[in-house]
Amino acid sequence: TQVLALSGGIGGAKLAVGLQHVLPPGELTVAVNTGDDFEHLGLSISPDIDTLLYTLADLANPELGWGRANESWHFMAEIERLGGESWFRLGDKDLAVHIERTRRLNAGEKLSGITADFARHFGILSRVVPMSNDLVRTMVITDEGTLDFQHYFVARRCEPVVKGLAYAGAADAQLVPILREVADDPALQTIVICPSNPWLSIAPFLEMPAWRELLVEARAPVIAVSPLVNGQAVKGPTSKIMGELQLEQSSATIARFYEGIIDGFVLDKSEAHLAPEIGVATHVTATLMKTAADKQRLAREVLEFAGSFG
Ligand code: FO1
Ligand code: CA
Repeated sequence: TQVLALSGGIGGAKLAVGLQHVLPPGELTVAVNTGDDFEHLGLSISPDIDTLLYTLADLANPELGWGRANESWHFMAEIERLGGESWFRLGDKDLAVHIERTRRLNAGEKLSGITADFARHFGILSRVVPMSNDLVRTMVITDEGTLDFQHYFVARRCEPVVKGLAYAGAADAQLVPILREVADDPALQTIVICPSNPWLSIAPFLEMPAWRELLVEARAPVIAVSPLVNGQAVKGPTSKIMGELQLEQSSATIARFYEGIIDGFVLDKSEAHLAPEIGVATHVTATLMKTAADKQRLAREVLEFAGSFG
């Protein structure tokens, strides 16, 4: 069988690593949000791709959720000494990935090919694929003006009030060909929308007509896992943003956001009472993923739930 997962960074990577563990080697493809990508210090930065690579290779920094474990920061310290921009922190190991990726992009290679090679060099047996090789940029429209994602998220620590979001380039962005192949593979069992922030991490996919069509027309069931527990985001600014966009903070809002796309919805037991108002089949379980066992159990339950669509 084959499983296709759509993921943003940290939250999505947790379920992806669970899926990778419970599936036989080579059966997982993770399509990764690139709306958070930007250029900084002359480098091409793809935070969610790197979070997936490091997490699936078991090299991720467990405290931060981004960057590498056992990292050193000599490069950053010298940038600071030189009066350079140090608000976005690149560790020494992480820096090597950025230099090599930037060199290859500048030589005309595609992000998907570079990412596949990095995955291989990290010993990852799953496929890690950017949602597109074309530039898509998530822009956050705030009370302080329009900010690109990393300036909103890291430099301004999500403090500005969000008034809207825009996904520059999404309307014209194309699918990476391998994703079309995975979607058309008769062995595809399910498409999983990981518990990432719908507005920040999944909307960039859905704003691409090619992705929307792929999801709507897929023969395999599309299952979304809610990122909320008890109406609150486990990590990150989802709750704050939902409030600022005047959205009711519950998984029912998340399910409504995915209406027309999903066939099934997984929500946390703390929100079991919402199941009747979700417009598609639901599976209620513990969605909080702290341990490796949590991630694997949730992954197994998602696959079993997908199996029930026959
Ligand atoms: N997040 C931060 O909050 N501060 C940082 O300095 C930072 C650096 C960084 C470097 C490389 C990378 O791949 C990710 C990094 N992140 C940092 C995380 C990242 O920007 C966000 O968590 C994601 O974009 C959200 O999914
Ligand atoms: Ca469908």
